[in-house]
Amino acid sequence: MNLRNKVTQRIERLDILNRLSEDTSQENGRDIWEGMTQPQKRLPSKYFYDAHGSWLFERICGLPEYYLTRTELSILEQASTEIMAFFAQDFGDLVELGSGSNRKIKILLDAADGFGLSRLRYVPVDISESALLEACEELLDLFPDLHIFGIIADFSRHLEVLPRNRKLLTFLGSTIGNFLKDERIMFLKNMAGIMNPEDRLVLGLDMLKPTEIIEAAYNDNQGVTSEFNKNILRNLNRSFNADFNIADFEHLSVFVEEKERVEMHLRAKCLTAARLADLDLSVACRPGETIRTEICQKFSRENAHLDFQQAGLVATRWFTDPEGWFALVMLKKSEP
Ligand code: AVJ
Repeated sequence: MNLRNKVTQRIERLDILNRLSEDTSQENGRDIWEGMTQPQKRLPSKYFYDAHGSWLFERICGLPEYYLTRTELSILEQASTEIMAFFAQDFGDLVELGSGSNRKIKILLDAADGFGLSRLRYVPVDISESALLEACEELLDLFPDLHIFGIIADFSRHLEVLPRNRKLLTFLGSTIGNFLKDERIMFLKNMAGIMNPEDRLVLGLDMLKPTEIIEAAYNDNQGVTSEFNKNILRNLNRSFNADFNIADFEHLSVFVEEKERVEMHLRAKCLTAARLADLDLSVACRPGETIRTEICQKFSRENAHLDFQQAGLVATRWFTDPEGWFALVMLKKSEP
């Protein structure tokens, strides 16, 4: 095939929908306004993921302390054939929420290569346009039969853009742990709401384990997590015309036993103030005051089952590593 044909052929296999660009400027940043006017200031974690933040997160995934990614990858290697058997029976969409880089999906697509990738369409959904487009380009090259429908969206608000076809949904990396309990149940309910009876959802969950192991994963020696944490302010400075003085903040990550979650904060080292011009918002932090930038819930099977039950979902299969540090759980809609 000559180069021109190859390029055309690639373009024909890619469709992109940018739902974020349809956001009104009023909707955009409303959640920042809400979070930063609470007694405990907080920022939605999605604001980590500008192009630089997505890059920093990829570096985190390769850190020796960050066991999550490599453990999940090892489970995926084991489980991929069984998971992708979903497409052996019938055509469908493989939807990946928060797709980021291609490491995980490549394992699944390789497993499906056996019966032909023409039996599925890959639908990655990500908030970072640059990360999504780059990932799509790579997959089109690697898998010459693959069709992709890429969606740039905030999956906590834009689920209505997802196709209604027969589908296998994946939400990996324990990203669901970033939601507060109510948000998590609501998100799972919304998932159940867009699922057909035969559809399946594969969730990645980071499981409870000794505190030292968990805390080390969020306090790496090279300081990459600290950079990632601070990058949220850099992103706000650029995206909302703000003037946070990043040097005034330090990285803080702790496992909160009672809540079974890691909390990541930025702690003010001195009195510091910022103006977010686009949101018409001024904030000040006292010395020692923190902005909570992320929560990372850790799960037990029992607690996860309670969430699923409330959301109208039921587990059909659990996959885990020998130590039970991480789990993939396959869910279907529970019968009414
Ligand atoms: C992508 C949300 C799963 O919670 O472990 C990594 C993000 N934060 N280091 C996580 C993250 C700090 C990560 N998730």
